[in-house]
Amino acid sequence: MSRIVRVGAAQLGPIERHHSREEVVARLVSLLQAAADDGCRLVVYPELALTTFFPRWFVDDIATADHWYETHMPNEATQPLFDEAQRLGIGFCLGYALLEHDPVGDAIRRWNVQTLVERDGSIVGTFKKVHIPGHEGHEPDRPFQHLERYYFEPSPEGFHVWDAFGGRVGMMICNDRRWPESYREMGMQGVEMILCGYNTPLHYAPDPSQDPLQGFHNALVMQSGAYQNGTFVIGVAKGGTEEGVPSLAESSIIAPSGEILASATTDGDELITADCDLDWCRQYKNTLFDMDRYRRPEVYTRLSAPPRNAP
Ligand code: CDT
Repeated sequence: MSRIVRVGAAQLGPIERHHSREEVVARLVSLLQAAADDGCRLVVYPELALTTFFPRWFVDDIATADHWYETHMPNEATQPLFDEAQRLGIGFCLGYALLEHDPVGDAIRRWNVQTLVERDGSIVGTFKKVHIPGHEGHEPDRPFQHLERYYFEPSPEGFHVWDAFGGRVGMMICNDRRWPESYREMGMQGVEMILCGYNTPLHYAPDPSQDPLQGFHNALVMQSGAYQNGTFVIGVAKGGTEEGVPSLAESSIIAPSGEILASATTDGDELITADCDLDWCRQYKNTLFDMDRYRRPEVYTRLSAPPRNAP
């Protein structure tokens, strides 16, 4: 039986602070409908797809930022997206900020997450971002903040995969895509399609020499992660200049060969699509990257040990 999943990467342009959830969800629904017209079975949205990238601002009292988080999914604002997706028979992957009340000790937990929804509207799973980049405290000398480490906890769960859409699906969020361990953890579980939303500012304050390389690094990590693990990777940006901060667009759909099957040509709302034949993964997983035959875990013992840095 064929395992071809037509996938849409639904890139978003900027979301400004004053845009309501309802306005944003209307944009998501319009991309979903375009994907349905194009025959897609799955649509992937960016990281923090319901709001502006709020970690660029510092607030003294973090509770005053709680309005950027969702407390449950679906909720009143996102229900129209869930309803329309179910009506059209399309699944989707949505990135957003999640605020949870931990029953133990009454603590509040803040996460950067993606939720995957099947074509029948059932929730497959919610992934919490593992690698949280940026800084913990206000750094007033920066042109803008990157306070993800203030606003989000790192996932204690790591990289799970789910049987969905006729294959094995994993998720990662933005900075996770730069780490080989993200792909490998999922590769070790036989992943066939990795869904990744991102918000990548073009300016990197700690080392601006990396600024002109943002697009190159984005393609480099996702193409090599796909190839080395015999998996599709769907990378979806929130691009364009949001609240004065220019961000990388360049969403792409990457095959297990490492080749780019589709890529965005604008930095605004744009749908790109490709047929992802999940059986293509076997060509790589069963040959060059046959893990049972060629992998050498007995000499990889340092991989999960603390690093010994160069002098
Ligand atoms: N959102 C996110 O993870 N962005 C990071 C930029 C980090 S720069 C402090 C990324 O890896 O694209």
